[in-house]
Amino acid sequence: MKVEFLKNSSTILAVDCSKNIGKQNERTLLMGKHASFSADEFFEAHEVPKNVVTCNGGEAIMLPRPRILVVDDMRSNIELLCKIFGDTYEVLFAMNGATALHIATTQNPELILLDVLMPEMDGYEVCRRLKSSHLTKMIPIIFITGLDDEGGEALGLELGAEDYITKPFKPIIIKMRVKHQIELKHAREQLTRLSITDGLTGLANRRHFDEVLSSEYNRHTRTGRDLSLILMDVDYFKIYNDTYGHVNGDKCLQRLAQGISSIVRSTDLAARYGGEEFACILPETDLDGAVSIAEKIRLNIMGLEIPHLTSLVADCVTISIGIFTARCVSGESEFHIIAEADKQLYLAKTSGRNRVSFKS
Ligand code: GH3
Ligand code: MG
Ligand code: MG
Repeated sequence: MKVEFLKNSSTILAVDCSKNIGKQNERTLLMGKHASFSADEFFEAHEVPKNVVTCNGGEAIMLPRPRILVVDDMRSNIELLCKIFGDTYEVLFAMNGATALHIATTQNPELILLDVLMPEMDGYEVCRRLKSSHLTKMIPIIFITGLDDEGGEALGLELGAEDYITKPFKPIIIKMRVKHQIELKHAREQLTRLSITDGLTGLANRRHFDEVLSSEYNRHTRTGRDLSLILMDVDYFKIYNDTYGHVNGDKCLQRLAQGISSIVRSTDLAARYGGEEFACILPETDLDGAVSIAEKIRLNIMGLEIPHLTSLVADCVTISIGIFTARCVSGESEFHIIAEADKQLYLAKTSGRNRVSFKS
């Protein structure tokens, strides 16, 4: 029996698992056919701790309902849209532009339905501000307006809105348009995730590493704080492949990636730098901090005890680590940090492997 919890949900949907439901269909079945309870009602009725839920020998899955934000200065319009969308979405609403901007920034809605004519800040201005902030620019916006005005529609789309619907609208049509825009948003997010992720290890890929290092370097030249870079290379990995085979080599890299990412902080970036080389960008971290994290990673990797009987340095897989900590100055570039960390990695290799070498 599998119990899955999804965060941010106010609703629990119970499903009878006597039938074997494919993972893909679970969500649809749950949404379509089964009774829903409020989370608290459900937990109370079943007297179960909130972190373990079973029901009737089946499973319970907490589903987050997607949130949408309705922005309109007329209460009756908000009520109408709540009626149309309330069964599928968690509907947040704002009656003026300032509140809309606040909710969009803090509540992360999947989509915004935006009125055009509002006092103080009109819908166009709200749209302009949402699309110019990196926190909100990816949220699709659909204008809803009573104005059947070609110029207004063109302006709305030019400002980056995804769609423009004029009243009176048919509920079924507006529902489909909202659904499509949310699906498109999810597809874009998935694409972004794929484009920055290394397929084998799930860490950031080299492209993302390069972008983050460059932007962190620029940020650190402004703040004057320390920026540290850790470069890691698996010891005697060619012989590992020769001994255990390439497939096991891949599995080993996956485990090492986990061993690295479980140590770094959420503000750091762990990446696959190249074949059997990994890197961590540690913003606002001095040399002592970086050495301490690197040493933890090295020990954690040894603690995985992945057998490597043909290694010349230990009987398990080990890594060598080079660290460079920079006071970033404008006029130099991030390549300098990479070159210096690479020199330290070379020193760690030539002075015996399975060790950390560093410089600031
Ligand atoms: P050193 O201790 O000096 O780093 O020795 P090494 O054998 O680790 O270094 P070398 O650069 O000679 O070999 C790296 C090996 O890593 C060779 C290559 O086949 C392997 N490798 C690179 N990428 C992958 C990968 O994605 N999967 C697997 N299984 N092996 C890989
Ligand atoms: Mg290498
Ligand atoms: Mg190596």
